[in-house]
Amino acid sequence: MKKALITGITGQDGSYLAELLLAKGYEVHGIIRRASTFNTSRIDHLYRDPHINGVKLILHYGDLADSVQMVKLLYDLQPDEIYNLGAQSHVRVSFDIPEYTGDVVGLGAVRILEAIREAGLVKKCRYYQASSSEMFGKVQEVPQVETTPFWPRSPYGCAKMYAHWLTVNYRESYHLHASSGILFNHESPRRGETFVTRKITRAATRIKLGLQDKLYMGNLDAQRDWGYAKEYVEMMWVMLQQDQPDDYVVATNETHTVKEFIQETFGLLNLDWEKYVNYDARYERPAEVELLIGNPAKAKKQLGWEPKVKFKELVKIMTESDLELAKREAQIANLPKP
Ligand code: NDP
Ligand code: GDR
Repeated sequence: MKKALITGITGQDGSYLAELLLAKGYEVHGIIRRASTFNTSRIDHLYRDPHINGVKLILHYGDLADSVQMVKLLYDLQPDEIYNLGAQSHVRVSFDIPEYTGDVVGLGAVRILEAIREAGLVKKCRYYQASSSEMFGKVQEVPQVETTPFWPRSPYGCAKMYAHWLTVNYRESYHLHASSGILFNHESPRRGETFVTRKITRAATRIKLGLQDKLYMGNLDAQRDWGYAKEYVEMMWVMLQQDQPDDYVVATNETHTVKEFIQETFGLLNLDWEKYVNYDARYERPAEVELLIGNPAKAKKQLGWEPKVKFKELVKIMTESDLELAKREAQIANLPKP
């Protein structure tokens, strides 16, 4: 039985990847952070009582800022595959906490890569780095491909670029099977509620049910290549099954503005978006990434990548899911007071 370790298992991608690997028969280990509130809601449905034999999902406390724990874990577990998905992943927030973002997103990757060496796993273990289209940043070439020069526009993008090149460096220096997926934005009903897509579907469905009046937004002109997270995590696994490690762009090759996402969502709910959406400068970034559109030809050719869920279908999946959530919220709000 193969053993995988996932950092960021409680996040959107980590939860879908854990599901996928469990379905493939893996023993899945995940690093979770201690928090004063529960942070495992995305993986609770996968969790089984550890007292029962044959449990395949095992969680460990840890943090990408803690290298000693990382080395200890790798010694103990001897994983076949490591997926480094853990991150302070919010671009806007990275301007507020640049040092922390650099520590976790940039140095966090070094800590794992060094732990792989320290635990003597260079030959046995394969490594996946969650690289990002944010590394392309300022528009220089469209659509963006693996060879498009990077020009990150945020502390998050800079930290991801550092982790990306380290992954390449460990591949070249130590022959580690290390691959980077340069994934463009991917969304789902499990997307964090402060990312733009989920913020929109959550607000529009709440407005529909009278739970909210307004939606405050930043730059509506930014363009993004949005795909479906559940499909994207499959590519992470496929990359680690290749004979040779490499870097791949994973994208849909379609781009849409934030405004189009709003129009599509409110349209599905028969609402006039202009009545509800207001501008708030707080949501602007000091430097913006104006246009992302990825050409995934290499992943298509070598990994068999074919995105099935495109823009309209994605908006529908997220809106329907959030409408159900809003209905439950409305029911609770309407319960008679004791
Ligand atoms: P999320 O923000 O949903 O999840 C991030 C995960 O990282 C959470 O499990 C979080 O734990 C964990 N984490 C945060 N800080 C630390 C830390 N200090 N130590 C250990 N774990 C930590 O991100 P996504 O699932 O959307 O993205 C997964 C990865 O892919 C990230 O690295 C992201 O930067 C990258 N990426 C994402 C894209 C996207 O469109 N979604 C596109 C390209 C790259 P907790 O739950 O406790 O907060
Ligand atoms: P992004 O995603 O920065 O691309 O990073 P996000 O959804 O936060 O923003 C997308 C675009 O929408 C604009 N925008 C707003 N964004 C947010 N969050 N809130 C708003 O109110 C708002 N109004 C307009 C933004 O300016 C931006 O242009 C995501 C993250 O998942 C990263 O971790 C990942 O690496 C990249 O995608 C690829």
